[in-house]
Amino acid sequence: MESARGQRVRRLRDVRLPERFRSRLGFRARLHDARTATAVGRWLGTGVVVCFVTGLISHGLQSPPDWLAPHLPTRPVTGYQVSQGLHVGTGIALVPLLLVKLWTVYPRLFVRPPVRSVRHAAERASVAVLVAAALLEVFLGLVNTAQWYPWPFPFRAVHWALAWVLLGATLLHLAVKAPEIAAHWRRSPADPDDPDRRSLLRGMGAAVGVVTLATAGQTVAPLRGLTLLAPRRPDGAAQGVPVNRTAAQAGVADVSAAAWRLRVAGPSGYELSLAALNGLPQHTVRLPIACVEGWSASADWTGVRLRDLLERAGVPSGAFVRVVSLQRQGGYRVSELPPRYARDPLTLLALRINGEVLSPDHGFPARIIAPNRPGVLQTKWVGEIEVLA
Ligand SMILES: Nc1nc2c(c(=O)[nH]1)N[C@H]1C(S)=C(S)[C@@H](COP(=O)(O)O)O[C@H]1N2
Ligand SMILES: [Mo]
Repeated sequence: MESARGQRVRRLRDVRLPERFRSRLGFRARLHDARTATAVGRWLGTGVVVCFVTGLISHGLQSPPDWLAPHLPTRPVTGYQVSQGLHVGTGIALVPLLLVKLWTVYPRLFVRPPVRSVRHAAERASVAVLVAAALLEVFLGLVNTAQWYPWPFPFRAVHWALAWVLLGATLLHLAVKAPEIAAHWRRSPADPDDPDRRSLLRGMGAAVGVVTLATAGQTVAPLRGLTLLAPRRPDGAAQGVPVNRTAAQAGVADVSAAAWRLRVAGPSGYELSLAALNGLPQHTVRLPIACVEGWSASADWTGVRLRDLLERAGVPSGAFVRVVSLQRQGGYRVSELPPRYARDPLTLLALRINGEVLSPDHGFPARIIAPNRPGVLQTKWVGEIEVLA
């Protein structure tokens, strides 16, 4: 007697595939079954969850809503580095996972009849949304890590919106497929694992391993030698840290050290020359620059504590401050620091990197460096510190 579970599994497995997928592909047809789809889907789902959560963290740290900004933590100092490294790493690992999943399920595109009922039509439509959103999301992310913005739309807004579409479509898909997933979660006697499926899963694991190793070196120092797929490797970079926008690109290549002044606003605001700034107590901190695009590198930064500069101007300790670059144009010429960041002893207006005066590309004469902060907010070529509230 076949068990009830076995019958259920057999019923679920009986997808109405066209004949050519059943016979002509021979043994390979088994790799298009629900057990394979579930096994691949578990890995894919895990990757999507990690990517989504780290994406939320990235978004929260880079552009927090007003209610969140005062509560963002400055520790661990490597928080953003780790979470953004995971975000880009899992995003890249999703490429082979998505491809294998699509290959496993694509015969279902050809089920006959194409639409059996309203429910079936809705299910197929939701899968179409899921596939389109997943492919587009991963593709846009990849293009962003390559610093390539070929479209007129803003990358982050679209990536953010699509992430929610993807989440919704994934949850719906999981709900619809719950009985099949439950039936095929583990190997069962009615559905034994076979060597083909094991090979497929091993091959998929190997592909994930290879792409991960080939990119992780952009943030995990010991893997640098393997970094083949990352556009910006930290080794060999000027002063030990890659440069995202050069001084020439930002139009600030010819800052005169003699003429430059730092303006600090506040009840007793003031201006300082570079010489005066160098005369103030200097502190050295080891902190990473972690770019949203996935690369990161740690350095020893030396400079004046931002909180010392703010105290001297009589700025209240609960104030938000805005740092303004000499750069005239571009989205990253200003950044805001919530009070916790502005007052953190590790937050510096840095004048030196790894013992050398900042090169023009790294922000000469002065730049912000703060713990647990996206690279895009580590403003270079600082000219002014404003008080917001
Ligand atoms: N004024 C200004 N500051 C800036 C940028 C910029 O374009 N303009 N780019 C930011 C980005 S995206 C990163 S990742 C870091 C990189 O710093 P680095 O070039 O010294 O490595 O600088 C940040 N500071
Ligand atoms: Mo960046």
